[in-house]
Amino acid sequence: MLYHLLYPLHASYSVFNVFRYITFRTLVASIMALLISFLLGPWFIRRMTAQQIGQTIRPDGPQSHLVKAGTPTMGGALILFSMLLATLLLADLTNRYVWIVVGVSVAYAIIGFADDYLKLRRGNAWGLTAKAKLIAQFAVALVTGLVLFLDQDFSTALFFPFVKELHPDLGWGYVAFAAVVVVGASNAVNLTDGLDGLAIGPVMTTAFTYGVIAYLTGNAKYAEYLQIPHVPGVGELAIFCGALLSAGLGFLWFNAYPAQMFMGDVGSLPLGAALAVVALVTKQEMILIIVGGVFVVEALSVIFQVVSFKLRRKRIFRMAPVHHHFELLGWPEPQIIVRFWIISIICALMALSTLKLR
Ligand code: 57M
Repeated sequence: MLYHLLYPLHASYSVFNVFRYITFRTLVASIMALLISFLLGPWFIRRMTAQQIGQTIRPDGPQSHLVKAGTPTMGGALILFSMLLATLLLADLTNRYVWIVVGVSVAYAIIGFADDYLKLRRGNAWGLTAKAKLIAQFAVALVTGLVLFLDQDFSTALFFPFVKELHPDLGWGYVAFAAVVVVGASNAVNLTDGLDGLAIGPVMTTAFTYGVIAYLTGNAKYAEYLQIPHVPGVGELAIFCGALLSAGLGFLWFNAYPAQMFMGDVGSLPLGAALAVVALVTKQEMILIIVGGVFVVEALSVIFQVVSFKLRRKRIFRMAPVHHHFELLGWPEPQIIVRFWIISIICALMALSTLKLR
């Protein structure tokens, strides 16, 4: 919005020419999202507390979590509000990729809100059934895959790090592939969100990584130099990633251990889905496995645990997802969180290095 209002003024006042630069608008959107989430945080916590919108804790979880009962949840609404407002003010609203990622974020936030609301209304940790949640997630994700497939300017080929020559075209298969990536990322972030700040940390490192990738991919000169696919217009998603990162940073001030609020499914589901969409439209979905390593390990720990228990009646971990395993080993919660953040930063650095190593 601001971009469309202020940039045209550069004809009369050259200072407004600065709005043409994605870097400038990313910086402004980041500062704006950080200020909104940071300044609205206390008010949001007071409102959630007054409305008694507090987390219900499952009895079968680690005993250390029982003290968290009643912690205000649905803080993801604050992240989404800050991130989307900053994006819509600073991004180019004629850009289809901006609307795709905003649309998916809102749709998954609605699914997450429904889950959180049902948990609160029933006073338990069981919201939407897993089946209903998955059907809704796949419905949105398949539509997203279809929109990208039908976009004449969008390639349905896959690109891999280190292997320049390999880029198989999936054709119609891309629709299903894109849906699996979006639903998988959304649920992986959701599973990871089980300790104070544990999910938002890697979300921020992933947003930073894809903000850099979006900027480079959208710039023909940089894309050619790095020999990565050039996707005209995708640079605008750097603004979205900057706003996402900063909205998450403001939220982390209140989600840091001991958390004053949780993000809820209204936060975890859209954040994972949005990052997956950015990975898809920048043609760097394979790197998501590297930069999202913490999310991948958390999701795999659940899959292996459930399969092992069903086949062998034995657990691999003391409890899945794997962050609970370390809790039951006696690691203090803050230690687990910061160590997972460190691993996430290492994953982001490895992912960025693949752009140069071709
Ligand atoms: C998402 N939600 C947290 C909070 C957050 C199949 C099975 C692995 C599913 C999984 C599950 O239920 N996952 C749901 C994780 C929950 O956090 C809420 O949910 C939102 C995110 N979706 O924003 O609102 C709890 O996590 C803790 N928390 C914090 N700080 C935070 O900043 O401490 C969250 C955010 C909160 C709070 O205690 O209540 C969650 O863990 O449910 N199930 C599990 O993860 C359970 N594992 C399990 O059953 N393992 C089994 C098999 C099935 C794999 C096994 O190992 O044998 C564990 N989770 C819980 N209790 N709560 C253990 C049982």
